[in-house]
Amino acid sequence: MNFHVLTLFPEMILNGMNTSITGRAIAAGRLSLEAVNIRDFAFNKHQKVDDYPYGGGAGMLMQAEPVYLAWQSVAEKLERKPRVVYLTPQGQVFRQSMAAELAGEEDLIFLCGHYEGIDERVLEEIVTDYVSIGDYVLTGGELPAMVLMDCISRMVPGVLSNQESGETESFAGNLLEYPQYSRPEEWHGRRVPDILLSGHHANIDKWRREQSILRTAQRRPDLLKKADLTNKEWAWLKAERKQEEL
Ligand code: 6GU
Repeated sequence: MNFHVLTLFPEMILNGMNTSITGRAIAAGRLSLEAVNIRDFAFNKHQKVDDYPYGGGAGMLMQAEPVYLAWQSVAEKLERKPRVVYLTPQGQVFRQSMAAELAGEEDLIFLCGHYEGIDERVLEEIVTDYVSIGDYVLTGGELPAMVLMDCISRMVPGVLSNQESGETESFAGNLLEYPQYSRPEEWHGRRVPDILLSGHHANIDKWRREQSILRTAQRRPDLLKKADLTNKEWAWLKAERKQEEL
């Protein structure tokens, strides 16, 4: 997977991504990352990349030409036109299924906006995907781009050391993860559930599945509707909830 980020703040992208698991994957060559500074493509005296919006209004806009030239430098080097993801609160809200789909691409270009946005005309020419990370407003697209790259990276084979950890985690099958415990067996008077110390793996798997279902029902009832529970599990949950009411 090769990430290409068009940004006014390349050091923010490089500092963030070269840390922790993504940093290790980049060092190992399982991922590559380039941050292209849009300002390097502003061919005017003061390397200006923004201007006032036609029709008036608050703030400044990023101009079309430097963004276009930055994109073109990547497309020409690759001799193809990878998908271009523009990070914007006006986009589709990012979810795990989008990460899985994007992880199948060889190259991805992320376009990070600043100020009040980018001249619409260059977006029409180069952007293939408009993506938001939620219903709140940020100062720029860099953090959202890093959120997407982090999430996509961990679906790229070899990025996580323990490949199975991707399977059982939160959102696999639209269920949240079960609670986990490590040493000591008792901490602040709280004991690790006996079943986890029993060594009975079938019972442990069953308990964990039940905990996932309960936790999802309590914390994310919206997800539970999409979870693939068996009829037996739905019945079990209903009985469990009835007991809680008593
Ligand atoms: Cl993708 N960009 C900005 N600037 N703000 C956001 C966002 C993106 N997603 C949520 N808020």
